[in-house]
Amino acid sequence: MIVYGSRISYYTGKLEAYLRYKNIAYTLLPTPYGDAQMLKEKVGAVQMPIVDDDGKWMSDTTPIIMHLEDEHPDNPVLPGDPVVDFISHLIEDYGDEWLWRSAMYYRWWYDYDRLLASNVLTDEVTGHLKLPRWMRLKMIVRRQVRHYVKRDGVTEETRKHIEQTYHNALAGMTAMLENRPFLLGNVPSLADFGMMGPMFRHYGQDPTPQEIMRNTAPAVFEWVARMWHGQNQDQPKFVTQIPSDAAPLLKEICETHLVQLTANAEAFARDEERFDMTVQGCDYQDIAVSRYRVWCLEELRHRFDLLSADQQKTVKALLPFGNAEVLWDAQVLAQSDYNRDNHLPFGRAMNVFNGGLP
Ligand SMILES: N[C@@H](CCC(=O)N[C@@H](CS)C(=O)NCC(=O)O)C(=O)O
Repeated sequence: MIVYGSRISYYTGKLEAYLRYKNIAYTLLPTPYGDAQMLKEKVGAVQMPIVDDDGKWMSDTTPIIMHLEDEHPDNPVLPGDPVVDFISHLIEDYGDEWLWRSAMYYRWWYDYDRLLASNVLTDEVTGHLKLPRWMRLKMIVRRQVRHYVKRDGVTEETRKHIEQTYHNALAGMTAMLENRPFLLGNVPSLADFGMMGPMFRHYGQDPTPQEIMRNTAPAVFEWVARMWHGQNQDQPKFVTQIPSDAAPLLKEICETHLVQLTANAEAFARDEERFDMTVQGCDYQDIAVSRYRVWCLEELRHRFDLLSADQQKTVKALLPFGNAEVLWDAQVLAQSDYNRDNHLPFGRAMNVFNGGLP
């Protein structure tokens, strides 16, 4: 299997950690941006990672993982209890979609982080451009700062809160990892792989957030390495109910990610392109509406609908926060029309942000 991506990419790191744990052999190659048209034809969107599994092309890490779980049933990453599985999907979605902003912020805001990432990306993905290296480096910095920082609601006013959300994620994970090697058992679950996106190739590698992780959350720093080691267990054991130590992380998810999913879906339903939201008292303005994230909400609702009445009651008791209602109350319209025929991870995918960029 060939994985096209980058050595410093969020979702590529998530997928690589999964493949290593599942003992699925792969070769990592840089995304061929010079062949963007070919990639668009194969998978619909130029993003990282893209997988070529012997001529079967795939994209979007969540459906890729679900597909590979069917093909490689050993060492499953879904714990098995329907409520625990649902919470795994929720934590994965938070890792995938909420922590993205703060991961991008740390990388492109701070000098050392920006210098490191821009040099790596310049060499990895701009080689096809016939321009001097210094110019390609400048282009990368301008593109990333403009689209992933300035146009994603990062300002002097919001950046304190953006940093706080990273600290809250570290604290929430630490509370769980004090009691188990992985979030929901003695082996990694989908929740761990979802958190690996931000925690590994961004927070765990970029100098500024890595120092914070080392100094304030060594259990998470250790978990990142344990995840990367990808060892299988003779006696894998997942929790059979969500432990109380998950409460701080679940509260944080409801107060942040679900607020954003709600505001995004409302704006999408109004056919708007940008929206404002208030998260934990912090006002964010002029954020790009994401159709992809409307689909994320639909998926979570769909998974909630599949639970029995008792299981739904248990989930509601685990999420006793107002914002959680968006998971089961259809008052907020979530209709992306994405993946209606269930073609993912094959066929046409869609960038998280319009046109591939916010
Ligand atoms: N939903 C996708 C998201 C993939 C994604 O957005 N990847 C980012 C970087 S890690 C990307 O390729 N962005 C487009 C770009 O920066 O050109 C997944 O789960 O794989």
